[in-house]
Amino acid sequence: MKNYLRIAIQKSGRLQEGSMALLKESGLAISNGRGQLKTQARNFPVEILFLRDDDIPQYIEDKVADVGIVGENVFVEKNKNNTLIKRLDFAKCRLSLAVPKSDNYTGLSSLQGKNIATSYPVIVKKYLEANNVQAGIHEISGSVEIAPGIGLAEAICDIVSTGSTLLSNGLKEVETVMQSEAVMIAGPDLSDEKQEILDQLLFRLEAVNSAKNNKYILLNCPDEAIEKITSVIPGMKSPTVMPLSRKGWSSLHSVVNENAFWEKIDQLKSFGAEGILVIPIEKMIL
Ligand code: PRT
Ligand code: ZN
Repeated sequence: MKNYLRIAIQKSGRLQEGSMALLKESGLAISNGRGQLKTQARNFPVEILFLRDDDIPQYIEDKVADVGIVGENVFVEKNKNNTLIKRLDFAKCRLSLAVPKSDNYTGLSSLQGKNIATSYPVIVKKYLEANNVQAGIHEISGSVEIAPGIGLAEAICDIVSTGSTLLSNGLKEVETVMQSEAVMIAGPDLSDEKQEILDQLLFRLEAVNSAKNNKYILLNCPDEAIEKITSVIPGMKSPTVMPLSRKGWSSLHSVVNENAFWEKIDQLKSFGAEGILVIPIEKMIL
């Protein structure tokens, strides 16, 4: 029987779309799986299992799935026999402590002897211990933000993205317990054959994510500016330089990191760059 790598992803929810998109951009021909339990890629030896995100670490430990995509918060909270093998750069959020806006919060010691409502008791317990705070932990599975309002707890620890949920519930964020993003996790002892498929997939994920973080940049510049401009946008090895038909001018092509782009643009202009074009890259193999 042919060996498949079994990848568990969220059935529905905040990670579903991003997980599917990443696998599809990696060249896997998979159908969307609405209502399906699993599906096979038509052109790559993987099988996708659609599960609740909280169950994925356990299924991996039990070898029902080989690898999975979950929030780092879930990976740490479940604390199963899983290894984080790749950060995936989407579903970024943080796990934070929050208290009622009117509270006079002066630091973690303000939580001493209080009750904290959370869906992440393991992470919160570790955090409180590390900071020498004794507080009660009240585990609830959803709508954590309403706990202070109904008198269930004096503080909460929950996922925050924009902060608008806290705001609309009269709460303020006071400590960041951990940063999180979607991650790929794996179980122990993959067979050589599965490891080989996983390595191929990781190579493709890397190419997709590098491409997202970088842009192809083209510009015109006077020949005497080539050296200075190259030092600002060195690209992967070095830029491509081609002469323009206008004497003394060249077209320079390079790759620039998305985050650094706006910082560099003024410098490029001051060196004489003109007609700057910035183009998305689909895949990038370093
Ligand atoms: O049904 P299933 O169990 O599979 O899904 P779920 O309901 O447990 O999880 P889901 O889909 O809500 O979230 C999956 C993962 O997405 C989480 O484990 C996080 O890693 C990540 N993620 C990213 C978020 C958020 N952003 C987020 N904003 N998870 C939850 N939220 C919630 C948060 O709980 C709070 O209620 O959004 C609210 C806060 O958002 P802001 O923008 O108002 O701050
Ligand atoms: Zn869940």
